Amino acid sequence: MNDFRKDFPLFKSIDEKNSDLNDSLIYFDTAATAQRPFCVLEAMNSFYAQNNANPLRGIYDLSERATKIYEDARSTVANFINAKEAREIIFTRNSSESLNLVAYTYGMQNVQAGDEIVVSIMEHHSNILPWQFVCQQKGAVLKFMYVDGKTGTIPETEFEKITPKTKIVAVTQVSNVLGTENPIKKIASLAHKNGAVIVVDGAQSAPHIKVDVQALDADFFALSSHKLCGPMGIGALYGKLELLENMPPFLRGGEMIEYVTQTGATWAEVPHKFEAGTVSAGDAAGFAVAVEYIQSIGLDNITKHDSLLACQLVEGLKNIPHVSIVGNQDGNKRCGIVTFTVDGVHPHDIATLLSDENIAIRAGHHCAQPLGEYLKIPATARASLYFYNTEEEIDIFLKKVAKLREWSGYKD
Ligand code: 7TS
Repeated sequence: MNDFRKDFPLFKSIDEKNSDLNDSLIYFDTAATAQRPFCVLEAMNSFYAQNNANPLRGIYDLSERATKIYEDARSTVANFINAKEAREIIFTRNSSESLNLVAYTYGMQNVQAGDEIVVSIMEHHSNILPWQFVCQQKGAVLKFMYVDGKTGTIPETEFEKITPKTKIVAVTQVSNVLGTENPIKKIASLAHKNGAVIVVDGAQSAPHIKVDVQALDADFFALSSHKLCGPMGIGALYGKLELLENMPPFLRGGEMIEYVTQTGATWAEVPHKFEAGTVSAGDAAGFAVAVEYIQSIGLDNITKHDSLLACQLVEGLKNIPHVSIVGNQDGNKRCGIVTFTVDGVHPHDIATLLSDENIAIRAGHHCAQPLGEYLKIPATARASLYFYNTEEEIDIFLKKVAKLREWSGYKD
């Protein structure tokens, strides 16, 4: 891979106060949020500097330009995940909001007392709490598919929890802790055979692997812009058109209506039915350019690079005494996410000690507490990699990890 670091202002000496630190920063926390390249910042700036008007409502040229940028962004995202039509993409704030949208609309409309919703134990809280809410409101049952801690995968027998009682299966495509990719196509087929819909959390997959929602036969698919180099504050929900058309609105207000009287309202067509109020058009412009930037690098190249680095990292960590990798021990099966513990050093101390070396990783429960409880590992350290990371960075990282116990006072 080329040196993509140069595309990212944060890694350059722009801000004098932070320049030295940013120049040498090893950023291994892309699973929390990716960095933003120049082109994304320029796209957002250009929207506000040259095309700023409230989209979808003005009849003058500037507003029409703003509308075009916003709607073109929708087409770009649709193309990115191979949605059949652009209107199957709803802009939200992030994956969390996308998942909540489905829960509050499809879930509240279609789940009744005694029904079941099936999730996996490796879900991020954003794909558990909305379903807990629906179950609590409706008297339905939330069932968990458990994982094999050694492989980080869901054993086939767990899929038997999907039955005719199941109304919704909500599962992540890639775990933000284990890095595992779940067999979405297979789970979707089981869900459909049992008359359920499948909601796929794509927050960690869309940045790293080629997603084709039609090939997966996903009914809903959630993603966040900020995890794939776009701005924070915008994400998307894909939904099959027929499902979206039959769902009630999520939020009510401006621009999501067809007609309003004193006593009621009728709704705008999909997707605008789900986009109440002034939309985040500047963010949408940045999101679209981020997608195009990722496409220009090529997802196949990104997947390959992430795997290469993850293998180097996993193999290196295996050679350091007292270090354990959580989940699958093959770097090829981790989508660039490597989670580990060091005997006697709390993950928060790992992150703090590495921060002193100008390395950014995340430590803690990673918003997946039920998984930590199930595996009996409540906290871990996590290095998450992307195309702008390099083999040299992994080498430095491994040398520092090898020192963690010494820095913590152990004499081994
Ligand atoms: N689903 C998964 C699998 C995630 O990893 C995250 C964020 C979300 C949903 C929520 O995304 P958001 O954009 O709505 O916040 N995961 C992480 C993480 O692993 N560290 O920080 C955020």
